[in-house]
Amino acid sequence: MNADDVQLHESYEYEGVCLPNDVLRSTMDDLKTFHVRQDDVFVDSFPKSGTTWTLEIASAVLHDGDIDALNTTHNFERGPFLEMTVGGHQNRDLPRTHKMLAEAPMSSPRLIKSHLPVQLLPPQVWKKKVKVIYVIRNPKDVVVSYFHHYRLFAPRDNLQFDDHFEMFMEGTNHYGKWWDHDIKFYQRRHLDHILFLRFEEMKNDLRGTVKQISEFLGKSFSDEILDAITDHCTFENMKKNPMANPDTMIKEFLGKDIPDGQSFMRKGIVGGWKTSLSKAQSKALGDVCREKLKGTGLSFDDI
Ligand code: PPS
Repeated sequence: MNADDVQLHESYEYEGVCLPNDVLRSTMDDLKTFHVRQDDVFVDSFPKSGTTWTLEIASAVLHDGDIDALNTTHNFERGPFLEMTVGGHQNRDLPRTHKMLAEAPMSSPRLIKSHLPVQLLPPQVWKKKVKVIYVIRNPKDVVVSYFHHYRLFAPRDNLQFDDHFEMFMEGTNHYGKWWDHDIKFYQRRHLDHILFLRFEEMKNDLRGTVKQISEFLGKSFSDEILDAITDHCTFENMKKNPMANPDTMIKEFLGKDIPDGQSFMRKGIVGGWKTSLSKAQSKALGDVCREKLKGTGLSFDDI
């Protein structure tokens, strides 16, 4: 990669974690005193692990399965992205999400998206023990999805998969080392206010996941409502729903159409990495994964 090519990948280190420039240092400082409401619900993950999907399910649950009500507002607004600066680091004067959350009269319970690791979430999340739904995904699928994410958000960027893969292996991509992120939450999975999910299990049993999230959020739904939420949150239905598909907002962000054949809702499958990683990359990532996760109890299939 040459220097000009990486502009949209610029990052900095905040307390040992590599963050994108769109997450401002001043925002991170502010989050240390961010007021968390007792009934806030956070959806958190390492990027590309199924955040948007989990958020859509949680949002549908908090709307008691009222899909029409859900579809009046985009997913990005129903679950604001806590640490992200709307408009990016080139527009520092635009409102920041955490300030809008603090100042705008958003009704409770608020649903909040974040990619921050355990130690960088607002301390009140842990002090008040507010609900956090955390989702993990096989890192081999994450690395591939992450590459396409960069291509979508930074279409002029000449990022090559091999360079991206190396950054992922070193943990120098945005939000840092995926293994640290996942392990720290995995260690907290037994806490009552944490729901720990896996993308692969969501894919295998979406209705079961909807039920699990409903129960975690204190809801007991009829079969009919569970079915309606499940149907709303399938990959195909989210993809064709402009209020659930992030493409709607990405087009606004880019100020133009997304090139044909590209979409945030890309494949949504388990094991797609098999057609993207070389044999050597698959082995190298598997080796690193086993080494980093050794003794933690956390493991992934095909690793
Ligand atoms: S982000 O940008 O970090 O918030 O991305 P995130 O939402 O965590 O992950 C994006 C991937 O999740 C897939 N996705 C889904 N898969 C299955 N079913 C549903 N409903 C669904 N919604 C989103 C999305 O397609 C991205 O994965 P890939 O592998 O790139 O397709």
